[in-house]
Amino acid sequence: MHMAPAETPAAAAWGRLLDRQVEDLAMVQFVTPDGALTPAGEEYGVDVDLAQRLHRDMVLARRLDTEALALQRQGELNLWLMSWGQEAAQVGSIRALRQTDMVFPSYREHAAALCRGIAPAELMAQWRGIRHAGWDPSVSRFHIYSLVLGTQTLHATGYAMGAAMERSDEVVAVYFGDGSSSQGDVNEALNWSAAGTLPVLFFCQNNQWAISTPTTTQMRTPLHRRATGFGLDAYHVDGNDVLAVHAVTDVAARRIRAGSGPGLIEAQTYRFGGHSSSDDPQRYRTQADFDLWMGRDPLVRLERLLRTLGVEDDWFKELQEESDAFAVDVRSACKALAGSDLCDLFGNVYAEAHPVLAGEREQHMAFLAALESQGEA
Ligand SMILES: Cc1ncc(C[n+]2csc(CCOP(=O)(O)OP(=O)(O)O)c2C)c(N)n1
Repeated sequence: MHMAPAETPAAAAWGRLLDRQVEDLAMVQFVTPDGALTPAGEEYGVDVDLAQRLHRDMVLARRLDTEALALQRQGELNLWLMSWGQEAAQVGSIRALRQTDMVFPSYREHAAALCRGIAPAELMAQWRGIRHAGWDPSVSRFHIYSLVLGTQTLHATGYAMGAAMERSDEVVAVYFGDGSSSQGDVNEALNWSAAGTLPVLFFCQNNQWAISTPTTTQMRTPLHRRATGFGLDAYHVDGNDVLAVHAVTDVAARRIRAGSGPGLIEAQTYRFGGHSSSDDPQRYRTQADFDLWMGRDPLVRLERLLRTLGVEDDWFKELQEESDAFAVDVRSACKALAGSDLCDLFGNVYAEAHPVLAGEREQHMAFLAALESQGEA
């Protein structure tokens, strides 16, 4: 039986919900796509101030995504992986953690990154191809993106071993996708973190697709059920319902902080865009599938709820204006990102100079010089 630490009335209400959920791991939902509260949402209650802050985070994250894709189409970015549709899963989860909790993202957690204070320019530098990564993880407590699927789950597990040795009450959160859950690394991380009672929160955004492979082809047993087999506390949440994601993450993090070992949250969501700016999802997804999920848009549903709860039109208009100004900043910040010298890359690998890399750098310089002299000839 799950026991939520009864620190607040909300946590106590959640403990009751969780006990019920554990019976069948049914998906937790507080707000329906129409913006109505479910019985679980009624019981938990809505903190309107929190809901407004989460909505603002999601609106700005979506705007960044829209602008970045446009910038990619205009040749200002080489590649972009959209988080369009996954804003609730990311915002709801990261906002339930402490700013000091270390986070290991995958590669499309832009909404979560923004919440950690990472600037759009820092986020876009990598995709503009001028830096290996754009930010300092020790400042944001948000690690750099990992493009090798699932490897970050082992990084998080190793990091958590250190946190456990220091007896801190830090939660180490790691994001990964449904497709990545087929990787050996992820399964090793689940097992090892459970075996060591490590403070890891695994957050799977099940966006239904691993590029063109649907989740239904990828696995026979839903991930949250697999996680219980490894010995983790498992949670299943509507990933397009930011309030439910926030509440579930809050409880999972409290339990981990209290020393109960790792937990896994499977958030059901959908990637509205292509896998990346190089992908055309119409080649493998039906319009009906897209339309079904469009009807579950996380921003639309929260806006409906907020309006029902009495949030005025003016508030939404101001948010729209803020979002427009933000978009202008995003575009100019991207264009101001100056290209770097490719030769610098060789110095970004080891803390101290390495003879092999120094040799490769020399070769590269010679190659550039040869190109230049050909151009002059
Ligand atoms: C180890 C490894 N294998 C294969 C790939 C190629 N690849 C990149 S993204 C991707 C699909 C990932 O799907 P999922 O984990 O569900 O995450 P999503 O992109 O949907 O967020 C694949 C196969 C890779 N980057 N790393």
